[in-house]
Amino acid sequence: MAREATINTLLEEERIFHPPEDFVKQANVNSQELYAEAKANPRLYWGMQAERLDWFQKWDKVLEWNPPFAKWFVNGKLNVSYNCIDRHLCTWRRNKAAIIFEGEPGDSRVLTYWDLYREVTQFANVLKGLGVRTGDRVAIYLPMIPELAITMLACARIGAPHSIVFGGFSAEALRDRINDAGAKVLITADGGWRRGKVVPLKKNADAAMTQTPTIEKAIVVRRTNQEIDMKQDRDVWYHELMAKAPLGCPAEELDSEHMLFILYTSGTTGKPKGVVHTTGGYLVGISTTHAMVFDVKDSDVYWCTADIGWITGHSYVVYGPLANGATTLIYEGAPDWPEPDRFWEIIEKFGVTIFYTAPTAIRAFMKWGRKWPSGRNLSTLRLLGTVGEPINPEAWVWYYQNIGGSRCPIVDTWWQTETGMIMISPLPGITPLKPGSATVPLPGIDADVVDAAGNPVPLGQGGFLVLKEPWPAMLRTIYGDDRRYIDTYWTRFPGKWTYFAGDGAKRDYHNYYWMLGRVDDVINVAGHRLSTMEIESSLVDHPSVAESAVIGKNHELKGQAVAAFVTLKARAFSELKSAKKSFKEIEGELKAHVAKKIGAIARPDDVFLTAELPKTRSGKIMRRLLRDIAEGRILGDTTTLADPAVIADLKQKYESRES
Ligand code: 7RM
Repeated sequence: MAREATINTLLEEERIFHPPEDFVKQANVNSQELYAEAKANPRLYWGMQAERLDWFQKWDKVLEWNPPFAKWFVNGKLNVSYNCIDRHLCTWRRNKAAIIFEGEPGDSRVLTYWDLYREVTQFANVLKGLGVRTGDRVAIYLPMIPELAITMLACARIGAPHSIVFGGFSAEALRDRINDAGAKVLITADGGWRRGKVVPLKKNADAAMTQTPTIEKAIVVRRTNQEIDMKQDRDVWYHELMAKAPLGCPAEELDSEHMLFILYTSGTTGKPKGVVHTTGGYLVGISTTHAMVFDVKDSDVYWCTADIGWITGHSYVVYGPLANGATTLIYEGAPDWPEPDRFWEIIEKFGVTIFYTAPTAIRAFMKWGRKWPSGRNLSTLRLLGTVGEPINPEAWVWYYQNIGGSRCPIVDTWWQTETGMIMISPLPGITPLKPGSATVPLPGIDADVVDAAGNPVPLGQGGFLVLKEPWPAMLRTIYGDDRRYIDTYWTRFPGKWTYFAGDGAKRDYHNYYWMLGRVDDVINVAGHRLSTMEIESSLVDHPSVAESAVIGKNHELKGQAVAAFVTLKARAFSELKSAKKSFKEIEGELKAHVAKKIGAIARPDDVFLTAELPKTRSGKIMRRLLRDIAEGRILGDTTTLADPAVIADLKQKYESRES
């Protein structure tokens, strides 16, 4: 990979949206002073934020930093499950909805904080009864049902670190993660619902468990009711164990640095990395950011659409909202089942007030058309959020107008599995918004954009996004592999203990951050380093384009040439089909559009129209595979693909294209 100093940035976005006055008045954070306070003394600031939680024993020291190893709230003792449940029981929140659940078939359940207490303490007793002790790892492979939150909270209660494997992963992926963590128990379900069909979780789990020597027991939740195999002595039904489990189980007084969970994230190559998060710092980081960024109030119905199997679900579906005593909504299924307005129907049904989703989902909503949201009452919404990828300004404005009714601030939140918590984001009551920018680092966060030598680049220039100081919810290591932890995140800029996020970014003249995508995806055209994200954004700005993925493909003269893979909006697609417009015309229009928006240097050599783009299961575009296709290579690792058929089809069509 090239290691030039900076990334050339060429796209400009000028629009500014100020928070509405009535939002400002009621906002949890309504003064800029917090930034200065945190900057003056970050440790004091985080120590103050830690007071949000209930501690069995107070910490002696906010931070012990032996780079790159951090200990937060040293010698503090607490329990995450206690903070998410018990402490609310002695308040009026005892009977408040903690979890609102909507199943894909339309069944729904509401669990109050008391209900959650009952279920979680009973299940904690189940785990203990099966021999699970503090420190033992528990693997969880469940659909998005309340039992997922219940079982993770029960693990946290007894100090058994969980390793949640997203229900869309295969048997092999599950097997590798169980083995890496050495999990003793697996919690799964017969199946889960997805677009009206059963995802055969137990069947996958059975296949995985033929090669997982550490698993002693599998606990099976009944959800879809189809026929499954139950292996004698190993497999037990969740409901049978729960029927006999007593209510009430003490929350272990755990050290602040006790491992709360492992979450696997795919590296660039091969073996997934087991990102380790611990107890005190993590809960301080996510409860603080959840309260500030989402401006959560007791009257809110908060919905983060991420699967709990991703970090977004861990931090902002379960732990953050419950620690704050909020009402969090969990939906099991697909956004387009039975119709493309399912999300809007759910918002209407429960009166959702805060809605947090991914740019990939927003672009799908745009593609399906505004008629779907416009047919539903979305007037309860007061705040919107996005996460997962850079959001292009067109999608931002569409979201703002069509979902938020031009009334709701949008928080574009930049963070990672590794950061555990939101790092760069507006505070909705005080930060003026620019569509496409995650704006500025949160109070207490020290970020920068640097060149290859680790020196800050001037405003307006692109470079590498780094974090210069430790933060409470930071990963502590890669499970069982300190070396890999150091090499992956901390050695990029020798001589300085700077965390390298792997993302490109620029800051504009207001000091706002603009994410430019993963630096491995940067394109080098004749010595100009271009961000994939900017070219994609300019393409999506064209009225015919729904979504695009841009890559650099080898070129004899220029080093790399820009190649664009594009999906069209329904109308443009039908024009093409009815021969109103030819492929050549559209191709020409798109090339000219990029040249006009960014400059001739970014003009794509190739534009390839496709029905779908290859994405990871969490919705991020996999440009690496598109590079393999464009350069005629054998496809690299495809195990993290959401739908392997998409890439096989694309490869075949690309190779047989007439050009
Ligand atoms: C939360 C999550 C992390 C990577 C990260 C970025 C990209 C996430 C944004 C974003 C631009 C954003 N964790 N990313 N949020 N890029 N703007 N608001 O997604 O570990 O799965 O991914 O996602 O590249 O490094 S993750």
